Amino acid sequence: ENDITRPKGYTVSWHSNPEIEKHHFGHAHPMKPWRLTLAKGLIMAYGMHAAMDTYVSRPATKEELEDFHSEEYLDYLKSALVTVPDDNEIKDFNLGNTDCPIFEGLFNYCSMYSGASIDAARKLCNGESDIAINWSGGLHHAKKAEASGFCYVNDIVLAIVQLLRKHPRVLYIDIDVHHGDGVEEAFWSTDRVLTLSIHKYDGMNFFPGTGDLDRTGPDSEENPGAHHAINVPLSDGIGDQQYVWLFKTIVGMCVQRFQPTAIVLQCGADSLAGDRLGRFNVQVQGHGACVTYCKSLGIPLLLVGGGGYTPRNVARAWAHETSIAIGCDGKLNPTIPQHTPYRSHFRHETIFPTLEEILGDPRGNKNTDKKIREIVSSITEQLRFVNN
Ligand code: ZLM
Ligand code: CA
Ligand code: ZN
Repeated sequence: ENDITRPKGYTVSWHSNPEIEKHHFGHAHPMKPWRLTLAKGLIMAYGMHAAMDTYVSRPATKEELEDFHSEEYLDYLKSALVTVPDDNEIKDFNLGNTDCPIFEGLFNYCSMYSGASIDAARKLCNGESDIAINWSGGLHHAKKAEASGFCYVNDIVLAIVQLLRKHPRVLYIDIDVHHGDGVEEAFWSTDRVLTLSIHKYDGMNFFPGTGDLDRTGPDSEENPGAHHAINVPLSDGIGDQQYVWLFKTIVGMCVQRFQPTAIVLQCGADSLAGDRLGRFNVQVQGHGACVTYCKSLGIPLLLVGGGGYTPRNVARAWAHETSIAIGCDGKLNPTIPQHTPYRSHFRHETIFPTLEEILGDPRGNKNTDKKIREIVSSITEQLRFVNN
């Protein structure tokens, strides 16, 4: 029996387009847009779509994409063919390599996931949504004129640019296992966006190789962006207890000092246990607790996806987080219909798949409580320089 109803007193919007899910990065590439089909299958099997305003997103326009990206880069992205690009083009735009291949419909894919994030941001700006969701977005590595780490267009930057039209201060939070370098770089010199990324850091041994604790913004105190980049470098195997404590402590301090009027939360699911590329031991519960905490602040909230390379875990996490957004807080009580075409991906699990513990190779926790406390002290000092 399914008793999901529309949350009272606030509105959640879900922005997606089935076209996005049909794109393929190529054989064996870890980024699989069909994970979105799995997530949508769970969200709809639980009946959660009935509790949200649902929008089929449209592709971002050239003008919208140019709010961040260079015209030359966008022109090349649009014309790029599934052929071997010449050396200059690889050099200029980092396109057409194993991480960022040129595949069929690439520009369509990029403009669609970006259109969804822009639409979501606009709903927050005009007050039609309190929480807006785009699980196909969150591509945090893309630069002004460069693809990077499976990301070609930075939908997060484009969405924040929209939010800045109405909102004086935006807090960006990134729980993907990778450093949110593209978003950090885009807002490096402004005090209107505070960027916070929690990630695995091991110098050049883990992509993208940046995001150490001392990377806090421009060196010059004259630059308004000074102190407005926060980085939380972690080691392998962190679990829910440490992760959620760190998240609440640091985000709590950021909100108190910076007083954001909008929050963007990148929910990269590669920070989950058992991820193909990740190194952490965070469970769906712990990952979701970060969403619960952001929602509890009562500030307009944009939720985007990001990484996530074990598709069934990605789907569980984002379905669970959708349930948190609409106020069921994971306490859904439906039974996944036996006939869902997605069952094979969830193997022996029958009901409540979103709440089950992720079984993966156990990863030893290399994060000591002492190190975690040192990170918090350092960020506490940094935030003394942040005033709204
Ligand atoms: N090689 N195939 C996270 C982006 C992470 C750079 C090392 C490529 C892979 C990876 C691609 C099928 C987000 C690097 C990796 C092998 C240079 C990365 C294609 C396996 C495969 O089997 C693969 C032939 C591929 C790519 C692994 N790439 C793992 N890690 C990172 C990028 C993106 O989650 O943060 C947001 C969506 N790249 O480490 C190399 C240095 C290329
Ligand atoms: Ca991150
Ligand atoms: Zn990632």
